[in-house]
Amino acid sequence: MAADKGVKVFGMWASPMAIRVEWALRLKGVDYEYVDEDLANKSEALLRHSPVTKKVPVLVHDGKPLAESTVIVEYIDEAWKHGYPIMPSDPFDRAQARFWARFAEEKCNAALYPIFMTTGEEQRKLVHEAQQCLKTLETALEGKKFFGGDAFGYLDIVTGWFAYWLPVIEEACGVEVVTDEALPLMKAWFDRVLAVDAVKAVLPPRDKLVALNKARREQILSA
Ligand SMILES: N[C@@H](CCC(=O)N[C@@H](CS)C(=O)NCC(=O)O)C(=O)O
Repeated sequence: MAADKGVKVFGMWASPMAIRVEWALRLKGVDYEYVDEDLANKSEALLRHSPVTKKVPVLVHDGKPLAESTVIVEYIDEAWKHGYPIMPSDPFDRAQARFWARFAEEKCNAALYPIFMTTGEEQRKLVHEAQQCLKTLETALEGKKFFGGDAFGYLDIVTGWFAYWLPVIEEACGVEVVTDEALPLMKAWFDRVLAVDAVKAVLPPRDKLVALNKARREQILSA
């Protein structure tokens, strides 16, 4: 069916996971249709394409749906293998990139999230713990411009949301996590990430993101 041909992305404008898919497609120069979902009222198409998790992002390639952002990014690299290389070419480097991606997803995200839900001394302790976790991740940046070496690659796509979303979360929560003093390599990498054309092209408006995160925090704190 002609309508099933092509590439479609189901995302949500403020989602740091969905943007990974758009970055990967843009790096490859693949044209796609973007569908913005209201996560409080998910479309029939999203539920049909993502029956297991019902989450964004979803990539639909020639009618075939895929969920889970990191899985989708790897798929894009293989499906458009002659374009911009996203995964490292060496098997050991590839495994290392996946290791750190899992560390960032499982450990760093879990350390960052509770900062959003706390205040005062408890929050200060959590900021310190999150900094320790990011410090460990930062070792993978030593001597390099990007996690992928000289070029923005897989691990940069997976962790790149930190560069834009963490300062927004810091503002919404009134804390500082990634500073020049605490995480100098990561802070400098933030600037390099935000200068990548594929990244810049699809960042959501900062004011809108700050307002959303402030509102979510207030809602959580008053619950
Ligand atoms: N591990 C998933 C996480 C996706 C995820 O958490 N998506 C959120 C938006 S950032 C979502 O769709 N939430 C709606 C829901 O949980 O119902 C991935 O990386 O794709």
